[in-house]
Amino acid sequence: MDRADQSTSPHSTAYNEARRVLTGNWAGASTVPSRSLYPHQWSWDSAFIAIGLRHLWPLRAQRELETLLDAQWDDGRVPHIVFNPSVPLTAYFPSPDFWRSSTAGGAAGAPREVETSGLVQPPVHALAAWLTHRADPATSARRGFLRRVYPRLVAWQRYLTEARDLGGQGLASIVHPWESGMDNSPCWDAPLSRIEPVGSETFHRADLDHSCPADRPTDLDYGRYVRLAENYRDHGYHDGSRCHRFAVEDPGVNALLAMSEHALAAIAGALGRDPSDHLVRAEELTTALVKRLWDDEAGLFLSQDVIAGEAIHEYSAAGLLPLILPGLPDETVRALVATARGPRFGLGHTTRMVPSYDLTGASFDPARYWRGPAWFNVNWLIERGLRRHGELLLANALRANLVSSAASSGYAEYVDPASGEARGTRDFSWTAAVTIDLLADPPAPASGSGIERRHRERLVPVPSD
Ligand code: 2M8
Repeated sequence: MDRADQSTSPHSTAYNEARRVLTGNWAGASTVPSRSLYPHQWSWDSAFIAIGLRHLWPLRAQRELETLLDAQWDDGRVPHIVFNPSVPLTAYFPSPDFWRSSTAGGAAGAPREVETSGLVQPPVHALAAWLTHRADPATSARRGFLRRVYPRLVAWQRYLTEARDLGGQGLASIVHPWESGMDNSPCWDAPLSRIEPVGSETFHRADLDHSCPADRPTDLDYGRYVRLAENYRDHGYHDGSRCHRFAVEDPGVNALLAMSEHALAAIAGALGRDPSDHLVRAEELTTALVKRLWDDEAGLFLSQDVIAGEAIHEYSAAGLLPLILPGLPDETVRALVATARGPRFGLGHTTRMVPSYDLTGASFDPARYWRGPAWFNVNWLIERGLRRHGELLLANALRANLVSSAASSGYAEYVDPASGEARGTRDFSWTAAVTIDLLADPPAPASGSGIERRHRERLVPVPSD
């Protein structure tokens, strides 16, 4: 049943328009991020999409995640793209014949029946699975949804915490900028500068057929992306501390990893299992994150370049994402909120939504891909983090701006953080999905300031926790 048709559902134009986007982008067993620019299934997109779909069609939300997890490799990795065989090879680059997962990924346990990429994306999936279950526990129980996805989600976490602990400090490394989900962030400029690009004449970028070159990464960036992906493929997608020429501990990825252990604890509990192992791992990851990536002077978590052995002093919204974690020290929460409100991110002052990158940074660009524009999934996470820590006034304002910018931009892929002007492609799935989620879960009333209330209540639950 379409829950939007129920009388208790919000009937705003925004809600119905967002539903139209998700309906139009459903491809039968999963949802494409965008019909034109991204015509396959993407990993973290599907997690956010399920979080929205659960309010409309809970069964479809379950299928979204199941389809993705069906393409999981035997080593536990959940691939960042699952290719639809009926889409022409020319529709997206790099296409399946570039990745050759079913052959090149054989030793790592890539599935034979479906073609995927060999990279991964941030782990939002356990949270998505838990929220999807909570939206319709009866259907979930009848279909054995949690029982089936739980072991897969655990294997996915273990891939990241074990095979990808390239720095040996209890954090996962990404081995390609695409794995951060924030592909073109200035955070990757220094580690990428060591990579020799392939020539731009060796590939054809399908993205430029659908979008404005000034909004997208340059050919030089693409040359380096291609070189890194080729190397990984040519080494059988094998992980090991010496295999990679790009290895970075990203605070966003690691915060989501820790958050996923909390979600797995909830799932384990619902399945009648002991959740304590997940809670211990969540705490260990949170401790490692603070110890290794927190920068007191910046008031932000910074990425760590594992190969160069140094912190990357670029200030990205990824550094705010640990706000989603319940176990952060109070002084860290306080500093993160101050940084979000300060000149670098301008929340509540100069920006409507948190920009992907430092407004004061030399590389800031309000239009170019992950170098300044505001993204809806990232802002959904930050809204959730602010709410968790009792910053309800700020969270409510961000929520309102997110919903209005999504609607006024035509569900854009990203927007100018100050004006909300649309950028990238339109009718973008996760923009619609997180809008639906925010509209479906009305905010708690706000009074007083956050940090005192957090002390009073210890942990402010977020909707559907
Ligand atoms: C963008 O990334 C893809 C590569 O994965 C691309 O640019 O072709 C990023 O915004 C990423 O975070 C997102 O998951 C993907 C699909 O929406 O597009």
